[in-house]
Amino acid sequence: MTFTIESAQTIFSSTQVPSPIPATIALFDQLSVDDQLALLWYAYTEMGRSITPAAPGAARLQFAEGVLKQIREMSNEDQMQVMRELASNADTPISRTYGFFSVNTKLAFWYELGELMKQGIVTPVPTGYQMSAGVKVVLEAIQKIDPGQQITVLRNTVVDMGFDTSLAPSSEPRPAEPMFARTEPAPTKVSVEGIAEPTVLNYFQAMNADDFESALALFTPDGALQPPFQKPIVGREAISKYMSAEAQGLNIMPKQGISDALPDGSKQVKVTGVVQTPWFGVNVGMNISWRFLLNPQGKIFFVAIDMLASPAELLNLRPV
Ligand code: 45D
Repeated sequence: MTFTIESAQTIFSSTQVPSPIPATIALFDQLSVDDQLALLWYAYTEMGRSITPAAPGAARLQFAEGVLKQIREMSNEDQMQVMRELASNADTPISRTYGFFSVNTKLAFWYELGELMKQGIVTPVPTGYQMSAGVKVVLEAIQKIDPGQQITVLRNTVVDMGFDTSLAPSSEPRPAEPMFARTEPAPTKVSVEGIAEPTVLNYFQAMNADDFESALALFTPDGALQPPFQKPIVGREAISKYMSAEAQGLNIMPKQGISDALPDGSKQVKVTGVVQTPWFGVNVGMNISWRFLLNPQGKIFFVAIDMLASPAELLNLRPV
């Protein structure tokens, strides 16, 4: 049996349980732009009572500084207008600049705006804004999900803002992504109950050391990595770019797994465990599964990373 990326996507298909994350984002998408901005403000300040993101360092903020300075100097009404343009993917100079930011720069930009809002320099909601019934519904939906899911909803809304740069890609090279400083080294010796495949264990160890070169060497040249809620990223070069932009500083704590040999000598391996993002450190654990398809030579042809719908899914190690 020869696998394609499409057929590989279906391994351990019982993992694909309906997730509250896309459901919550679908509710959010139905809100008006002003309601969306207000919702994010309420959700963020509410969440801030128990968890707050780590302040992005100066290196990460440098790409956003120009735009932040412009916004700081605007009237409250103009500040609202810029935020509306971002939230509605408008084609304006600031919304374009934002669109070309990396994911982590987008998050850093909003972190900083949030600080300016707390200081009263930027206005969080339009003057006289009245919370609509729709906002209450989405807020309640967000309150029901766990912190790992909440930060994913926030992240996805931030990533989706700004001009859609796929409509007019830039030829300019992207600035190098600053590193996330690790306060403590991640566990580099991992053991996963039920898993002996060196490829899989080496993958986790390399990722925990931000050693993407070693991680990439474990993939076949045409191999693919599918991040949560995204299409597969295919080929070593594309995976490498993705990892240096988005996989830095993660703490990966796989716990248990199942390995299943297939008739052609390939193997499907599913591992579940907890991942921490450098944005929230040890304060937020995300329940994650990895579904690997290893070729007969033990190389990774495909790996899907999924956010689990509930902690109970950590124990779902059925071979189908
Ligand atoms: O609009 O094995 C205000 C891969 C105002 C790699 C605001 C991985 C209004 C391979 C409130 C200020 C990477 C796939 C906005 C593994 C407004 C691999 C601000 C997985 C927007 C394991 C909002 C990694 C703010 C994973 C400041 C799963 C929001 C990583 C800030 C997941 C939100 C990381 C932040 C996640 C969210 C990070 C900082 C989910 C960060 C989320």
